[in-house]
Amino acid sequence: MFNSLSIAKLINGNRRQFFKWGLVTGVGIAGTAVGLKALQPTQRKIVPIPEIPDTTKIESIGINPLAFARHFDYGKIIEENGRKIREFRVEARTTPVKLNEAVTFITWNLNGQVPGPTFRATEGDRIRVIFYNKAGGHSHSLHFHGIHEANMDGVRPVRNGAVFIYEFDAIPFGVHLYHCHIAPVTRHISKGLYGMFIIDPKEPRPPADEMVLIMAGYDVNDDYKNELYAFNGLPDYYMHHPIPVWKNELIRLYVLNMIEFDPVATFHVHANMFQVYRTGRTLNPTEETDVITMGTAERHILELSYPYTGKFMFHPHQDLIAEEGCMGYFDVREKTTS
Ligand SMILES: [Cu+2]
Repeated sequence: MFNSLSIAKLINGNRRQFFKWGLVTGVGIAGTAVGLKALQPTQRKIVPIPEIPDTTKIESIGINPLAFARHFDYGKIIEENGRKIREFRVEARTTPVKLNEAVTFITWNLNGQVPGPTFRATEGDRIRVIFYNKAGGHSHSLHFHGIHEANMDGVRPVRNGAVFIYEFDAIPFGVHLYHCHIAPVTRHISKGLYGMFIIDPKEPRPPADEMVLIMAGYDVNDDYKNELYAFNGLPDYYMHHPIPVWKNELIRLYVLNMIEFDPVATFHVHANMFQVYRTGRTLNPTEETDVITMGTAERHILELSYPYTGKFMFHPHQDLIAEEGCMGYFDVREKTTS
């Protein structure tokens, strides 16, 4: 990663580019390096969760999927000219990831991890994302879903070695996503440049065991079809490492379908039903089901709790997708008081 000073150097080194994009006056770049006052990030109510046996980072993919599911990046809140800004700093990188014993795949990613960090903010926050393309070759960008100005839409290429600063208000509340928008977009997304962007409503949702599940595919032989699929980066990881949850605890899933090449995937849980908050855009559920259909980039909040202990599967009901890696278990345990 890089610090404020290195960012200032980078920005100075790219001033012509920034002037060209009209950013120098727009976002007060000098302020990012000087006179910043660190404030506490947003705190949400954390509910106790079962102990997770091993959260050691898997170096090649930059995350441990068990830790990733419940990790939210609130950025750093800085105060600049009397205004609070929630700032995130990310680098595009190129990294080989071992998807299974036989397949190593070159990913394009953020901060060396697939999926990218789950950015989280509260509705109305001013967001700044400092994006540094260190991927070593291709141009990339970050296109956020949500509502923002045209010049912050992330469709213009950020060439290798360049920095771009995206700045916008976090609206509206809901479950959103970000991804690279350089053509061919299918390729840039399926290579790993995507992640979730959660905007909490100003009045927070009730406390729950919250976790992110992002479905994605890997076209490992460039035939515009996926050969492998995964929840949160690694095929079949949650089959071998079930996600521990408590019985009778409210579980809030933030589910995103980021599968390219297949037009649709469903999300299904075994032996239970869930409440649907479509796109996370409602405060009350609108539907109850056990299988929900999602086109690419669709995402929802799904809430459920398990009345029985044991291991329960979750997967898309396109069973080919499930059987090629997009499948996992919740390990529902009796709640302990420790
Ligand atoms: Cu890209």
